[in-house]
Amino acid sequence: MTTLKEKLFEKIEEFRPRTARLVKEYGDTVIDKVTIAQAIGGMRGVKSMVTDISYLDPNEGIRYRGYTLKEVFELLPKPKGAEMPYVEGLFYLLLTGDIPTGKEVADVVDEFSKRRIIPRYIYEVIDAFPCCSHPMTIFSTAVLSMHRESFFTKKYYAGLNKKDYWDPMYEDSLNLLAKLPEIATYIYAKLYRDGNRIQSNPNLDFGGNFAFMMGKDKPYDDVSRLHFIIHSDHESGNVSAHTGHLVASSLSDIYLSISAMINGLAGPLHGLAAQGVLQWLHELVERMGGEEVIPSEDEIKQYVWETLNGGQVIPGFGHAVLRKTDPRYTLQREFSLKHLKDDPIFKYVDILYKVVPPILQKQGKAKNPWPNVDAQSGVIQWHYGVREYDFYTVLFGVGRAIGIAANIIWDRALGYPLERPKSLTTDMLEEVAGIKKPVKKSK
Ligand code: CMX
Repeated sequence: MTTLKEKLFEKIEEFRPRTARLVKEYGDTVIDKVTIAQAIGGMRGVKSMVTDISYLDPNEGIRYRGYTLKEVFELLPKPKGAEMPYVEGLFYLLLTGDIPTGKEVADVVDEFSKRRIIPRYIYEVIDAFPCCSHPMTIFSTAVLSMHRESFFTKKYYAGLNKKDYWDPMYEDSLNLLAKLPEIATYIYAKLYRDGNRIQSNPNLDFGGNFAFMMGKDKPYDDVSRLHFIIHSDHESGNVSAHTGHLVASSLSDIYLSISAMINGLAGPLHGLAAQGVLQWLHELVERMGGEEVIPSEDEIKQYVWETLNGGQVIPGFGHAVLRKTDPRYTLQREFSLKHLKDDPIFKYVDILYKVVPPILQKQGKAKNPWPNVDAQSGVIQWHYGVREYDFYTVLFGVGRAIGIAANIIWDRALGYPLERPKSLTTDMLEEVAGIKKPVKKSK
């Protein structure tokens, strides 16, 4: 057993009685009520999921295992000379709840490095896609095709005690996570670099190796670490996290679950907004006459209103839970102010930060007029030369898989059952509302 696995096992053994007691002794305690608006409106705000990996406060933003993002970036160990911490250290924190020591992170870096090589057929699966395929479709399929590697599935059919489900899930998760940088960079090479890939460097950490395979110099390694860490988890109710949890709840393995997670992330109201922001920004840049022309606030306001009046959303703004500027946005903004403050596209982003929230407030529809994570992530990639913006959500997916895998391992450890909420018909809702008499059921 590795250090991380031993530590995780200790934590699981300690934790199990808490969940068992809550269900056994307090199972009937009411934690929320559900309204008709919530049932029709995508279950917004219904408190009906449990995770200890992260918690999203509407006004403060995300905490990982109780730590704010600022604390996470201060406390996690960093590679020598790096500004941003090891992604592997974040995985350790999400899994165990503890900030790892330098030695503990080094063990995880080593563990990931040993598992990073992808099977030959994955390259063939990726190569089989026609050139105009969206990278998220390729990413999801590449992950899905690894289902045959699953230890969990093999062990389950060989007869596995429920108490031990977490163990092969942990092995599968590490095997998959370690390979994601290779898969993502190979997709990038295939789509945008005529298949010319750079082989991975086993001596580098997750973020460093990703930058290396993208062919990018410093500080792109820190950009990658920052990106993967802030995108890793956002509690369980968002579409990608929820999809991963839901699919895994039928005891589907990590490959099936993460592939599904990727598909949920690929929608424009969720992770695809990262691509949407740059696309929308470039239409504005083009209209203004090029990057060098810095538009006035009034010109940008006009563009924002045109988008809204055209019945479209402003990508990168708003959130289903947050009611303040997303701290993931703020962290990236601070990085941008330090490293790319003169970038012309960043200047556009900067003006949008000022002009969009008051417009959304004036329009009066969005409950949260402030920017979210996606409003800033693309401009950083653009600045460092990753200009194919339909690739941005793949980067989001690499990060998000880390949090979802940690959640799924714990779902298995605590024996969370098959997810199965109950549906009602519209007739039934009208009956509950008192606007319709109960309809007699025919025999
Ligand atoms: N621009 C224009 N209108 C917006 C808006 C925005 N950025 N954000 C919300 N609204 C509108 C909604 O479309 C909705 O309109 P209708 O009443 O006509 O349906 C209304 O305001 C109320 O929506 P809400 O309760 O404030 O927000 P939701 O929880 O329904 O949706 C989100 C949240 C993120 C989908 C929405 O804010 C949005 O579409 N934002 C733009 C896309 C985006 O940036 N997505 C990425 C979010 C972060 C992530 O998951 O990666």
